[in-house]
Amino acid sequence: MKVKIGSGSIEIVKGDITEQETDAIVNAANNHFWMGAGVAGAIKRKGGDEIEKEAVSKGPVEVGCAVITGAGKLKSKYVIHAAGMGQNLRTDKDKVRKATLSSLELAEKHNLSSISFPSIGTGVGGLSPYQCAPVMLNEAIEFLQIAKNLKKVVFVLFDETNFDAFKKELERIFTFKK
Ligand code: AR6
Repeated sequence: MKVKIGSGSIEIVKGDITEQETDAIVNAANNHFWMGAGVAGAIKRKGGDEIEKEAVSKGPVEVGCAVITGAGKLKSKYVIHAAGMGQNLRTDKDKVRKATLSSLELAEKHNLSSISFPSIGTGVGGLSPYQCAPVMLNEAIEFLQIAKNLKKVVFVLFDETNFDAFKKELERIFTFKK
């Protein structure tokens, strides 16, 4: 599913974020950037341990901030590590909102035109996909309206529940706006 926003677009796909060829993929990270399970584990396995080493060297940061590193052997050029939680590995809507915005800002600052996001906080963090989807989609929609470089935001959802939550929310937002 794809919707146009200004001169850019938001796309929702089901799949594995480590296979994405966008300029950057976002890692669902903690604020010290050690890479555990879920998206982080998959990025480390496929991209190489150097991604974690570089990310850890740029931390720790305040929860809600993001850092950018190389992408090792992955197809994307960069990994943006979005700190959606602290060391207690707990998150909430506000932390996810800030981490999403920080990632978008970092992509824009580095002149990137495309970025892929996972549903931050919905694995280890325990946030419901139905709470996560409106927060992340609204940040992306607002940001694309003012972005100069960033044109394409893809949400890569791993399972049916997350895909369904993002698809339903995007449909709801656009029905409401018409
Ligand atoms: N591609 C896309 N989505 C995925 C993939 C994948 N390859 N693998 C899992 N997901 P999580 P969090 C989904 O746990 O909750 C780690 O320890 C997954 O099903 O990756 O923000 C980090 O180091 C879920 O819906 O992120 C942090 O400490 C979503 O991605 C902490 O976990 C997010 O799950 C981050 O926890």
